[in-house]
Amino acid sequence: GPAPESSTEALQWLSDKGGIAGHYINGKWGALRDDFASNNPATGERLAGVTKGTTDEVNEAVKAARKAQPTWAKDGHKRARVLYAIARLMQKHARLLAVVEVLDNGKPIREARDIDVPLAIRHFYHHAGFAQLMDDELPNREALGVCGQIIPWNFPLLMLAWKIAPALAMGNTVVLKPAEYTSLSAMVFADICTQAGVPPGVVNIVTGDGDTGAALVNAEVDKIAFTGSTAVGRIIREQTAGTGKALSLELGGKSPYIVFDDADIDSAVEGLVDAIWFNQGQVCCAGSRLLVQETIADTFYAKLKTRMAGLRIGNPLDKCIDIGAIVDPAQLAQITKMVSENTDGETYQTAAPDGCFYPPTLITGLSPASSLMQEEIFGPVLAATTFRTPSEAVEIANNTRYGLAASVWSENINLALDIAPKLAAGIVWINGTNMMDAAAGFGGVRESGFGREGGWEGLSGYTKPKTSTKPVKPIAA
Ligand code: TXE
Repeated sequence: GPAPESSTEALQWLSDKGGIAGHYINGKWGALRDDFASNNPATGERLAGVTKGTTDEVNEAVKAARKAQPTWAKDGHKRARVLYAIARLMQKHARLLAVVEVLDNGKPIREARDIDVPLAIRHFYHHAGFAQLMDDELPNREALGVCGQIIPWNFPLLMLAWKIAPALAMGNTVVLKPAEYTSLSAMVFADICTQAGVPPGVVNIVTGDGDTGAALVNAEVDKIAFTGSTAVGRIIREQTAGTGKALSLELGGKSPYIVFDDADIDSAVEGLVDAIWFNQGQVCCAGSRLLVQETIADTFYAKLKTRMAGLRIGNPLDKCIDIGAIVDPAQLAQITKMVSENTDGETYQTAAPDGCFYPPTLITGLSPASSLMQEEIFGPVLAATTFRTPSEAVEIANNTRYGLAASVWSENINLALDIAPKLAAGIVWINGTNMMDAAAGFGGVRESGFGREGGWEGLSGYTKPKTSTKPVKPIAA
């Protein structure tokens, strides 16, 4: 196959930065300290030191954002120009962004190159188009002000785009905290902001861990937008409860992937590769629970195992690789523990190289109540069970505390359209999976959170309605 993507340019970029990721505040690089390391999970090698943001540093960023916000909110045409400039510069630096993402996160280069980076760019183009709307079409809505944004490590650049693009378009300024494992693509993005002419204070990035995140939640912000674990989402909801801060939470999931006996089986098998093995299963909307109709279960599992055996796992910079590294040894240990403690069902696993890799795994015959059917594993592990009737499929699908996404596979569109509204999920894909677009709202119900990102709902989540009245007077002659 083709040679692995070269990491020379990305490593040179890192060393030009002094090998430290740190704060970008008020349009300038702020504190740069080697407080903890960011490693390449595929090799274990250290990539950079990362600055752990203090409460003072978070407050300094919020202050810069506060100062910049009124001017930024004034001119929608200028916001559109700046957002387009960001998108174009991201295209120009697409290769650097993709390789940095692979080094830092461990995801396959094919995914970073074809999915993460293009979707992030698309998000900026889409929202650039909406930036003028506030001036021209939305006279009764206004920006929230300063938004604190906390993102996870599974899609570092894409989650940054989901957070920053709509907030900026609607006239807000932001302070964003990347996840501790994956701060580096946000550093490339900060460089791009400077090049794009983003006014100082409009985009601020503060690196750090959960303590830095907690400081941001407590800072003088008008909204917290969080994507991450349900446990941390709960803490943030409690922390903001006594305040006037707006909140959106995009949390975990255990999304069902329902295959009926009349489904196009080959397509449904291929869809599963995307649903549970995309990004090593570290996807909030991963189709991690397979519900297959009993009559086709044996055929389906056989085809699935054949396909699993063909998945190539290894060096994420190799363009032929389907499955890369798990983001961090701590996450690998968590996946390993959850699977090894399970005593239910039958496990089929392919091989994985040594290091921070976990093999594609299928566990069939699980009872719907078993922990692997209930808990988010956030790894390449598919938990499977069978059902007899459509109503039993709905019952099993909804038997979870989560409600992010669901996939329904059937060639009978009447059946699919009957099932979709009965599923407790923010998104239902029919004969597909992981279909996302900047123009479509994404988010969950139940313990998967609330608020939507993308689409009109995403934009409105960064505005507040304002009713103004004035006495009607006749126009002077
Ligand atoms: O997430 P955390 P972790 C799930 C997944 C995974 C598990 C743990 O099951 O195995 O969570 O991952 C910041 N106040 N998901 O521990 O801790 C943190 O620094 C404010 C699903 O990495 O939720 C990071 O920036 N912020 C998920 C972000 O929160 C805090 C994606 C997410 O980290 C904080 C990631 C605090 N008290 C994990 N504590 C999805 N839905 O996609 C931490 N943070």
